Amino acid sequence: MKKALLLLLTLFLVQLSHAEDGYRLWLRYNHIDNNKLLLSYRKTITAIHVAGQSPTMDAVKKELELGLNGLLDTKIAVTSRPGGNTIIAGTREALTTSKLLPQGAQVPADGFLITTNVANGNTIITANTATDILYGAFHLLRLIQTHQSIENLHIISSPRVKLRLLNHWDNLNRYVERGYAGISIWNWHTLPDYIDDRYTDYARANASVGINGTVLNNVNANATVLTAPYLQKVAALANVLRPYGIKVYLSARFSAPIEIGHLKTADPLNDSVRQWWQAKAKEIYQLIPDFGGFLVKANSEGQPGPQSYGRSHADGANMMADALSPFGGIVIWRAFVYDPQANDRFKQAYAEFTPLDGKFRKNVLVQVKNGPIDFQPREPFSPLFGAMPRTPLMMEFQLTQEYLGQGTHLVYEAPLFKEVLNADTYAKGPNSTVAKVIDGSLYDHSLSGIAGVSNIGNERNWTGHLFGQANWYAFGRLAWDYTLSSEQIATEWIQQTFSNDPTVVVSIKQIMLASREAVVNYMTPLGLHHIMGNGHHYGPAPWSNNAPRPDWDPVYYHKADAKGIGFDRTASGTNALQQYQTAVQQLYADSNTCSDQYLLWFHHVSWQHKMHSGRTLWNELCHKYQEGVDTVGAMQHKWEQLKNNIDPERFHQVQMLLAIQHKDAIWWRNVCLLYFQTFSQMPFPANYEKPDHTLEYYQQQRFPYAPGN
Ligand code: BDP
Repeated sequence: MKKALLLLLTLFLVQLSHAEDGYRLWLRYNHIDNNKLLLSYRKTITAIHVAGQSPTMDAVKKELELGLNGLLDTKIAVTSRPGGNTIIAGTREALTTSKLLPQGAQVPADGFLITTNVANGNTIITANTATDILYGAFHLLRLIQTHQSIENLHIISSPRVKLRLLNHWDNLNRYVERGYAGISIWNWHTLPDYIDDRYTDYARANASVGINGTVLNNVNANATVLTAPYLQKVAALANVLRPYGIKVYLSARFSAPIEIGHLKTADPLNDSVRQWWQAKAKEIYQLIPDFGGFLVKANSEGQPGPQSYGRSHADGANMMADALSPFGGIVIWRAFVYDPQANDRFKQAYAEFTPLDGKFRKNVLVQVKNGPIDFQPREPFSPLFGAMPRTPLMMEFQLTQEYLGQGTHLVYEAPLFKEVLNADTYAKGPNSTVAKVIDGSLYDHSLSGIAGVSNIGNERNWTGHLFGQANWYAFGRLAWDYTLSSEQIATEWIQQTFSNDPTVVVSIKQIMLASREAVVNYMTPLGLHHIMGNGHHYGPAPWSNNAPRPDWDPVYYHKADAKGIGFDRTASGTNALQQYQTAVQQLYADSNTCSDQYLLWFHHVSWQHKMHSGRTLWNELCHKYQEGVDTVGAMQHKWEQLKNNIDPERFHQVQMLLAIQHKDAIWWRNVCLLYFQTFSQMPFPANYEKPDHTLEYYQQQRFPYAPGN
């Protein structure tokens, strides 16, 4: 009896230790379950040699040990005298001295080289800096995790964009603005004395995809973070992240000199204000010598800024840039601005920022959201890209799915990111893609950057929805190399996160790759945008017309009436289209040739308008909403079939969330079609599901505690 109990207990414990709760992200390092492959890896790798000692080289050693011991299911010795079949990691300098660098090895200026020394079977990971070696180590582990050959390697990999940053919208009280994965991972209260292991795992995860900076706090900033006690906390985090090549940045509140400096003004041209920021910069760099710099949201959505003193964004940014430049810091100034008086919110950022081109200091980047409005399921690229040749522009993507079903919907965002990066601005003729603006190559800028608004919280699996991890992963991978395809990135993420089983890989990939177009279709097809409920931004509320400002109202954006629907941004309307190069204008200017995806972004078209499919606009709208619902149904079905191939914990979680997503997709379809039908007055086409409630029923639904409210 006792024995039986003991056995049961052991079984239970084994079960527990294998519980897949998502914490390990894509760095699970489970042993290779293919025997032949396992044996071949064991033959190729018999030892690890790490040349030189530093916190970063120690991180390299730790990660290689952790990864290889796990993957190869055996203890791989760390050696100081590498023989053959050894993984050797060291800077070019160190390996040259110890004669371990193979003759003629081409080490890239940035990034890493992984090369096999065929003479003795050693695998060399080398670079100019320890951080780049760390990236190389993670790359090698990725190759093994995804069951690729590691024989005769010759890989040179360099990042295309210099600053690859997460932006946390985390408040000091740990509430995360637009966060759907619990509270902030930064425990400001227990910092600087308590260092959560999670901070290190966060650093590992970021380094594994090449992310090299993080803005710790919300753009709607609280000046308290710049006070001495908080800077101590920031310094403690910087110490944890530094070995992993991650610099910390802070969102700086423009009026901090008033709030914590007790000055009467924050005027950027005022001497006391300038001196205050200079002293603050000095104080920060004494604590954090490699501090990245400031991110600033100014004169936007009620935030203070230089315009409050009759000064320009450039005056404000330059004042801070001057304070940071002696220490090598930078200012990232956001272009997310819009004035309620403007006749089209679309045009505002361009109108305010293009006149300032060439007026910013060398250490200023202007950070632009991917689209002209605000992280919608689909937006055309922001017309600022390609319109400020003398200013390095940084991309801002949103990983947290504020408008994409938040922590509840499975939406793989890589296709969205790629669509924007691949878009052609035509700024210097054809093939002047947004990516080339961002990486600095189009206008020869040495500063370049890309940011992702973080979707990370303190939930056990980091992102709430397990598939949110894929967006974090994809962001990092694309920031490093935007030429990778969405499919490639999905494949490697699935292999590392779930398994290399082809059934699993193929099915999950289909789910992921279909998901972005699905969300566009069930929320905002054909170029509709910003028709969600005000405040929480979760569900549909196309009728909303009573927000504090008109440009927060759905009716402002869809403009449905008896004649038709859509926002006329052509010459007969607000002419926002004119902000693009002629070649781009030509793509969108004519409602008959404009692609369906952007039609209602640029045109107010009649309900009878003939679409490319031959359907009327109204029928096409019904068709697209239904298609969105059907795609989610198919995603659910595919997932169900994986029941026996995926651990029960993660299977069940995703299963439940997909069921909610399906319900929500139907909700969006019903609400939007019922509402727009009050204008079109046209019947639902045959063969489509009909809404099961009335419009009034939906309008009465209240969601007072939806996250984000
Ligand atoms: C909007 C969010 C708001 C952010 C703002 C921003 O709704 O919470 O503060 O963007 O980016 O999307 O500053």
